[in-house]
Amino acid sequence: ETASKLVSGQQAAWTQILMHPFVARTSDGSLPRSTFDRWLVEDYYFVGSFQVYLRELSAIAPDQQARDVLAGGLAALEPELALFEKAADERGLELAGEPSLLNLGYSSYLLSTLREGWPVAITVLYAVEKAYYDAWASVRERTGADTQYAGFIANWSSPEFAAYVEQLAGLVDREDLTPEMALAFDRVIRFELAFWDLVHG
Ligand code: MP5
Repeated sequence: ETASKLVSGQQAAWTQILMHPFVARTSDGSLPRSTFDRWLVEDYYFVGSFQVYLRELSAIAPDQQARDVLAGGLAALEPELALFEKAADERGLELAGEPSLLNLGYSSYLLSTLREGWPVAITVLYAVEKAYYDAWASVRERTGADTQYAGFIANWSSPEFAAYVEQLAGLVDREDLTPEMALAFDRVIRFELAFWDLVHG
């Protein structure tokens, strides 16, 4: 039950993610266009770093079961990156810009956890994906069918993505909870909140 202990240890921060103005305004359609644009460009950089992270995490995975789960995550990134590129094209956005320092910091932090070993690094992956699943599932529950964000909602709240996040929880559950894992989980949640603040502020 390591994964659920990590989440329940962060209940207040988790609620803040789900109640974040970016999430609420994406749900009710009141998000300013420029705010979504900012998120799109920043997150595209993040996902690129995340792809490197997943590849390198796979290289330190302890067994085939773990490698199979991560391969599923890597495969999903191809259509995901295409989704960002199509949306950027439609919105007339340039995706190649310099990311914010916060984004650089978050992306670099992800990669740095690979040196802490598998239990910490898989905890970080679980936290990153769980945060997005819960946020976008909450958007899906509160939004109408005519939303312009349907592709993004489907990307992170589909049954397939839910199953992947459950598989990640299963990999975390194989590990005994350590203070290093709890700290890494806490850091990801703080980065996630700061990321929403950055693009919404
Ligand atoms: C994710 C993301 C989910 N795209 N952006 C942030 C800031 N946090 C988490 O990761 P992925 O690779 O898009 O599933």
